[in-house]
Order: sequence, then C-alpha cells, then structure tokens
Amino acid sequence: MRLSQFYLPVMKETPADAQIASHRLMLRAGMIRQAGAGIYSWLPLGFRVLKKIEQIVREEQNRAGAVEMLMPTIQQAELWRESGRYDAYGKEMLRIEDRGGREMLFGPTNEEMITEILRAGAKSYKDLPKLLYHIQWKFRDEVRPRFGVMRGREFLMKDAYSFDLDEAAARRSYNKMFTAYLRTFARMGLKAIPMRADTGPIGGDLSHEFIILADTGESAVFCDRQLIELSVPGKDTDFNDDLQPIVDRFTSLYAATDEMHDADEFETSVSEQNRISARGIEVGHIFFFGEKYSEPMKAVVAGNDGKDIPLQMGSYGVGVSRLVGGVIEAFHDEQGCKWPMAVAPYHVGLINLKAGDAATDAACAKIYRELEDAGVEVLYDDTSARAGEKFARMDLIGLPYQIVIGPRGIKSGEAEFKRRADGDRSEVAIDSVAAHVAGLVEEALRYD
Ligand code: 5CA
Repeated sequence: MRLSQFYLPVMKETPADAQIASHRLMLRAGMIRQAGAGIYSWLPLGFRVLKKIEQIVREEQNRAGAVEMLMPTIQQAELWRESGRYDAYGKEMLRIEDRGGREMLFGPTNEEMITEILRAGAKSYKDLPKLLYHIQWKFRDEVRPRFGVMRGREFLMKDAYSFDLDEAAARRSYNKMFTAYLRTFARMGLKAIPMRADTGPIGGDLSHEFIILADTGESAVFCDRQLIELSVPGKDTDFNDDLQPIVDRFTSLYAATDEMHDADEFETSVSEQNRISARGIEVGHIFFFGEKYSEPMKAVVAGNDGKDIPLQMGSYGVGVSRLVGGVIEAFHDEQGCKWPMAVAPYHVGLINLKAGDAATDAACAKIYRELEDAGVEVLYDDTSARAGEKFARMDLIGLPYQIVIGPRGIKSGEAEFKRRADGDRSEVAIDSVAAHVAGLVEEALRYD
C-alpha cells in the first residue's frame, strides 16, 4: 500500500481527553475516530489490526472444534422475557421500538438467541455436543464508557456457546475454550492469566476471566508470579484429548479477581516473593452455567430412553476490539505503538527519503514490489513529507520493521533497516534488503 493512497490522519498533539496510552495512540495514529460516547469508527489502520486479532481468535476457535456462524445485532425482547433477563438486564440494554411498536434491543450478548436456535434444531441426544461461535458487534449502554475501545458501548466480541448432555461433558467443552484462550492470547504476544471470576449478569458458578497485567487495567487482581512463566499448550494439542491436566496446571496456582479474592488463602498458598497484587485488563471471560437458560426456555433433547434432557450450557467471550487497546498497552513507548508481527497493521514500513528523485523512486518501487511478491505487507511512504516527519509517523504507527532509502544510500548501495521493538539499526545492501526482511518477517510470523 502506498501511503499517498492510504488514509492515515495522524495527530501531532496529544488528545487532551484520552487518559491511557492505548487510547491516545489509537487517536494519534489515525486508527479510530470517535462517533459518540463509547462508539468508534475504525479507520483503515485500526481496521487492519482489528481484523488480524479477529482472525487469530477465529483460527484458535476452529482449532478447538468450535463452529462459526453469525447472529444478528438486533434481537426481540420476547426472547429475553423467556429467560427473565429482559427486566433484569436494566439500563445497560439499549432498547428499541420498531415501526410496529414491537420491542427490540441491540444485543449485549447472545445466550437467549443461541438457546432458541438449538431448541429449534437439536431434537435428540445424538445432536449433541455442539460448540458454536460468532464474532459480532455488541452494544452495552455502559455507565462509564472510557479509555477508548477498552470500555466502549459498541464493541466487537467473539462469543461461543456450548451445549452438552451432562455436567462432565460441559466441563470438557469449558476446558476446550480455556485451552484455546491460552493459545489465542499467546499468539498476540500477550500473557493472559486465567483467574477465578464473578459471573455477573451472565450467571453460573464456574467462571474464569483471562487477564493481562497492566497498570491502566480496570480490575484489581491477585495472582501467583509462577503463572506468568507457565508455557502455553502448543498447536499440536489434540482438543479431543482430556484437557483437564492443562486446566489444572493453570488453576492450581492462586489467581483471582477482586470480587473472588480471598486474602487469607492468598497469604497461605503463595510465598511472599511470588505474590502479585496488580491491575489487569479482562480480555476474555468464560462461564459454565448449566441450565440457567435451557430450563426457563425449555431447551431439551430426547434422551436414549425418550425422556427430556435439559441442555447443559456454557458461554465464552473474547473482547476482540478491546484487545486492540490491550496489545498497545503491552507494547508501546513514548514515540508510539510497537506491534508484535502477528497483529501489526503492516509488517514493514518503507520510507522514501526523496520522493520525486528518479533513482530513489526506482529503488523504492523495486523493493516494494519484491516485498509484496514475497507476501510481505508493506506500507510505502511515497509522500513528499520531510524526513523527520516520515520517521516520527512511522514510529508512531509502530510497524515492526522499517526500511529507509535515500539518495546517499543509493550511492553507497545500502538501505537502513530498523527494528521498531528495540530501535536497533543496521545497514543492508539495497539489492538484498527485500529478501532479507521477507525472511525475518516469515520467521517472526511462525508460531507454535
Ligand atoms: N456472554 C458472555 C460470554 S460470551 C459475555 O458476554 N461475557 S462478558 O460480559 O464477560 O464479555 C466478554 C468479553 O467482552 C469481556 O471479557 C471483555 O473482554 C469484552 N467486553 C465486555 N464489555 C466490554 C466493553 N464495554 N467494551 C469492550 N469490551 C468489552
């Protein structure tokens, strides 16, 4: 992509009302534009990161055996009356009336709708288990939308739902999602720690929040330092195996959110030097709630003996749009973002220091083509901006690698190569820089 063609409205000033780094940087780097309180447009650069995160979530859901579908954003109040949540959900639910006076709502979550879908289609115990998910915009009329996409009113969520015949089978589904989440966040470069959590308006009695530690996080959390060092299950994990040992490994060490914290247990079970009391960002939340929805909504299947079996359910959320902010909180400096390769909007930034100079243009065009041919995603700064402005802009948007080409380098046959993560710079021969960088990108994109 040529920058002259792209839309990248970067801001030089720091936006006054943005309190945390990710919110400031997303505005400054032209990733989002506020449309209303807690509602954002995703500009081209931000949209690319959102899509990369969404795709990692999707790949790991699929690997775990979940099946993708899509439910609408607008739901009927009727459905929510069946579960009793239409009134219970309170002011967080955005209620709408259509022209016929029918009560509708913008979905804050989809337990009711998916239960209705299974109720209509699954008739026999032979139709279970099922594990379904979608990635869809939600709306919650939050009291305090803040921190940009971190706590929005409209936000993108992956929500999965499991349906099983008994509690033991439901636990197996829970364990699949638990394991998939460990992998999902690790692929984005994040260390997300599963913590015992409160279930809130979703309900149930078994629940974990996946938390990344960050000073700007909204939740107070407590955990054992050893959790940070645990290695995440590899891509050869067989999701049809017994995953309980994996779950046990992560849940045997102390980790709890504020609401579930037990100060006495924390002190007795964790040695003093391993105790972490910190703040965290909730990037995922999983629940097992048995018959909470299937019972009032009469979602049953016929068992082997012809008797009705109520569906045992769980639900599993990932904050896809929140993760864009979460990754920035984990990877940035004063100058801007420092994207991990897996979620970077482009892999490489190519800077032309003298656009309009025939030799420099030709050298850049050649490198640009070679990189694209090698499958590398390149943002080519072919604009006439000054060098200083180009460097600052490239650091702000934080692409992992930069290649800089100017008349001086052309004379000596050298390009400058810069790694954004640590600022390391080196000279690479212009003729081989594309192949060299393509190799590094490929390596960085490899994962276990
Ligand atoms: N139905 C269940 C699981 S599918 C559910 O809705 N769970 S949740 O309420 O915990 O939301 C799932 C995830 O969505 C959270 O872990 C969080 O990462 C994200 N999320 C929740 N509220 C917001 C919000 N206001 N802005 C951005 N992300 C949010």
